[in-house]
Amino acid sequence: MNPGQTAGRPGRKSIAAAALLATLISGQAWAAKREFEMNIEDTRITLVEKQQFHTFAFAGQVPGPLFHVDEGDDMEVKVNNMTALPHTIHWHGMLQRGTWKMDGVPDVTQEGIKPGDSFTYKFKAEPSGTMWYHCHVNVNEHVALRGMWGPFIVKPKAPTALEKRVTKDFILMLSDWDSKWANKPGFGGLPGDKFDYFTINGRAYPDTEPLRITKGDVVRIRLIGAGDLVHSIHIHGHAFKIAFKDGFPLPQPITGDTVLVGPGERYDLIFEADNPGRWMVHDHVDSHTMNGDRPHGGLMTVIEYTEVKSDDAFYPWNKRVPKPNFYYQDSLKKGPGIYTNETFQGQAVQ
Ligand SMILES: [Cu+2]
Repeated sequence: MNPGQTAGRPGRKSIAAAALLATLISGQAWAAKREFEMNIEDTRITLVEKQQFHTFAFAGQVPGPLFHVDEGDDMEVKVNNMTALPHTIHWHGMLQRGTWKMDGVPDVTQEGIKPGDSFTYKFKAEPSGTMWYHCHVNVNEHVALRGMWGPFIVKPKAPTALEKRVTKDFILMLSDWDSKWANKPGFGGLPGDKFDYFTINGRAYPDTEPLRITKGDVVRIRLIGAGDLVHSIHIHGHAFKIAFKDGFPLPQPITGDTVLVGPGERYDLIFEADNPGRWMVHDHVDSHTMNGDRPHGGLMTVIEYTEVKSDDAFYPWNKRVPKPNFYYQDSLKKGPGIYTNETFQGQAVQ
């Protein structure tokens, strides 16, 4: 997010949000201070078509704002709980050396942030890589069903040779929903629940968005398992390198076309865009490509090469209205900062 922007729904006065960046001298090294304030708000989002869901959204959006910072930055994030239930934020992947009380686990490192209360998290962004953040109160409901998650990308001080070549960078957060609990906040997420909606960045196909690339690009896809289920992500037409696991570079990247992503895990895939066409990206757990009882939905998207026209009559996206920044690719290009995303803004629930 850039200084001066507001982290919440435009026009909602209760939202006090500001981000500013100060550069401080820390020892002998330069470390930026990243300050941000965000609300947790009762928010209705639309997964696909008419299927809506009541969430407790960070800054009124699902996924939450993108934290894109440099390794070693000093984070200071004030969280205001505007909902009727307690929450915390766990910064998944952050080592919290010397700051264990900032780890965001209720009744272990802090009390849950009560309705109407605030809490400020202060910690150092380390190590680098694809990380994420999520509530840690009643995770079975708040993470699995209420959209309480967002991406946290820490830029390395010493990037690998492979990642230096990347020209297109995309974030895909995978999650699962049981429509039975859509309008019952405070309930759900029980053993035996039947998940019937499956999303990438909170949307199911065909309301996801193509990954637009051009021949010659080096593409990075950051997969984040934010939901309750395991997803077997398959990309057609390309062999990718599994280059990072949970943010850490693999000394010997693994070549493949399918990768299994469990809850909490991150995998960064990197591949050369060398095969112009229109290529499926989907979960190979076949039932996860459904929207309720209707097939050809769920956890699917398409790699579209810009060289290939999208005007075939049979193609659902032949006349699509683009959803800007759907994979945070525009925010990632802007460099370090904290970025809200209008594409993911829901409606306030009063
Ligand atoms: Cu919560």
